[in-house]
Amino acid sequence: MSTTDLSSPYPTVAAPHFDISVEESRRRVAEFAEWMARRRTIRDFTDEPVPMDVIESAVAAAATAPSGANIQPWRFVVVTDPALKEQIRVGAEEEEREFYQRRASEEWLAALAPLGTDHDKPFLVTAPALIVVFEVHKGVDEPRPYYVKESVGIAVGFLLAALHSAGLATLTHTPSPMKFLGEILGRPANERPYVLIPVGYPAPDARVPDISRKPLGEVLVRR
Ligand code: IYR
Repeated sequence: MSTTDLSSPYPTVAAPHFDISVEESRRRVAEFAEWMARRRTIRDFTDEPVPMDVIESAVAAAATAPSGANIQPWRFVVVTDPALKEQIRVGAEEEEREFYQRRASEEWLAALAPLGTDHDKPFLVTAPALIVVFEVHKGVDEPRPYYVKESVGIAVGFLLAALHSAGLATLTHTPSPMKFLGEILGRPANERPYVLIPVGYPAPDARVPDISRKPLGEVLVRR
């Protein structure tokens, strides 16, 4: 049981202990790793709506992420309004046209070729929900945050894992620059777009690139 220590100006509660056996740990983490390996970035969605309570629970999971000084410098804007989605598509395609036609180097375009991406972003209107994640910087009602990119990155990792746990498909989309998102969504100047995540179900004929993850031996170093 957690009892609050009222004698300190900074109260503490007992740390949680989960009492999971080593065998159970092995089973759980292997199951989690296998499930996560089945997540694929999806670019073709159906327009089938996603239950809002499922999205809300996923955002609740994201909002449990650790953050610098526990400032929790994130905002999750869930967009389902078709007119707003259309405006976001127009804004993103404007930036992306510029990216694919001018800004991207030949090297960058070659790296993207296997993904088959281009400036056309129909998923921004087809997907039933878009979650636009903002970094929250110092503002009138907001404290100065620390390690904002790291904190929001961890929260987005939690969010993607939570949505995947619910069987929902996601895409991490980063039209660049993303300033138009704050304008369309009426966010204050101290909120900066971090990533745009379409959420929904894969189209019946959706295909994904035949690519693989690096073997563990390449990414894990033991010392
Ligand atoms: N933001 C562009 C380009 C793009 C860049 C990378 I790196 C990707 O992994 C995928 C796309 C777009 O969304 O098309």
